[in-house]
Order: sequence, then structure tokens, then C-alpha cells
Amino acid sequence: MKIDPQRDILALIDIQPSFMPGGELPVADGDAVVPIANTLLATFFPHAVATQDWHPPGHHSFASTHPGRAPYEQIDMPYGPQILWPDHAIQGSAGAALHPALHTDRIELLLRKGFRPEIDSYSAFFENDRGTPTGLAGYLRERGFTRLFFAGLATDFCVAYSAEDAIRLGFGAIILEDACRAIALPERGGATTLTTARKRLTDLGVRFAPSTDLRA
Ligand code: VGL
Ligand code: ZN
Repeated sequence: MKIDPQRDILALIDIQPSFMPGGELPVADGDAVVPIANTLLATFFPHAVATQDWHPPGHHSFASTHPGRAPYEQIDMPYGPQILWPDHAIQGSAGAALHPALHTDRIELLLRKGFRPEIDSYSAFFENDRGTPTGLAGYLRERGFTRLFFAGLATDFCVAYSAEDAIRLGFGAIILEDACRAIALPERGGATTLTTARKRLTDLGVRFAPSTDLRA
């Protein structure tokens, strides 16, 4: 896959210690994405955006905010079903910072999401009501970017929702599989949130590719 450095942009999703081993919402092997993201930045992408999950204490996506609820249970919110998470990515905490080993020089926009107490925001484009925009689409269009290549955490939540919205908004979306890691919660019938997301996204036109497929 040939990269056009002026129209393709690397989207670094939630590369934060909160989502890595030792963090509050650890994704298995999540820290493995950091050196891969650094190589992608150095080799292919002069332009990058990064998202930062950025929750106030008591955020409604936290199980601790709902008495009697445990992390990874699902509840109904006004905007639809919501999985409850351990408290994570609290504004200003060390876990919410970008990972200290991530090379940030080429990150031209740092987009924070999930800061409204009552609503979660997995996608870089819309909050979980699927209607409140973050402003990213306008930014990318004004800058002339047409395709997003995704790296980061987690493949089946924030990366998946971002890639799905990218396609719906008319961008190309490629998930660089080796540059992402998944939470993979079990679902009915032996499926996981990863297998389900992969199928839904592929049907929508999101491509999954290894970063070894990229060419300058
Ligand atoms: C994420 C769950 C809650 C993610 C963020 O980055 O995928 N997942 N907040
Ligand atoms: Zn979150």
C-alpha cells in the first residue's frame, strides 16, 4: 500500500499508560504499540494526530459512578448501551498523559475526548451518542487529508469506533493491525468484541493491514 505523505495521516489512538500493563484499564501487550508507532512516524507519516482519553473524576463510563455495578458490566445510558470501565485516564493523571516514550514531534493535533461527565467518547470523531462531533472531520478536511491509518488502543473500542466513523464521513480508513492491541471482551457464542468489530468494520469498508504492507 503506497503512502501519499500529504493526503494520508497517522491517527494515534489513546497511546496512554492507563491502557497499558500496570495501568487502570490495561490492554494486554498494549505497550508494544509504542515502538511500532514511533517507527511509523519516522518512516512513513510526516503528519499525525493523536487522541487522548481524558475523563473527569466520576465520569459516567466508570463502574464506580454507579452503585452496585462492576467493571465490564453493560448498562443502558440515554444514548444507548455502555460498558462500564474501571476508573481510567483521569484528567491530569500520569496514566492519562501520552506514553512518555511516544515520539510526539509529528503529532500536529492532540485531540482530547471523553471530557463530558455524562457521555463517553470512544471515537475520535463523535461522542458515543454518535452525533456530537469532536471537530476532527473539519480539521482533516481543511488540511486536505483523505485517508487515516490507525495505530493505538484499543482495536475493538476507540480504534474501531474511530475507523467506522472515518468511513461514514467519507475518509479512507486502514487499521494497522500490528500497531494496535485489543481488549477482546467475551461475547455470546464464542465471539469477542474484537471478532465482532472486525467483521462489522470490514463490511463497512475499513481495511485491516499489517504495517509491513506500507510503502513510501
Ligand atoms: C477505551 C474503553 C474506555 C479505548 C477508552 O481507548 O479503547 N476503551 N475508554
Ligand atoms: Zn475511556
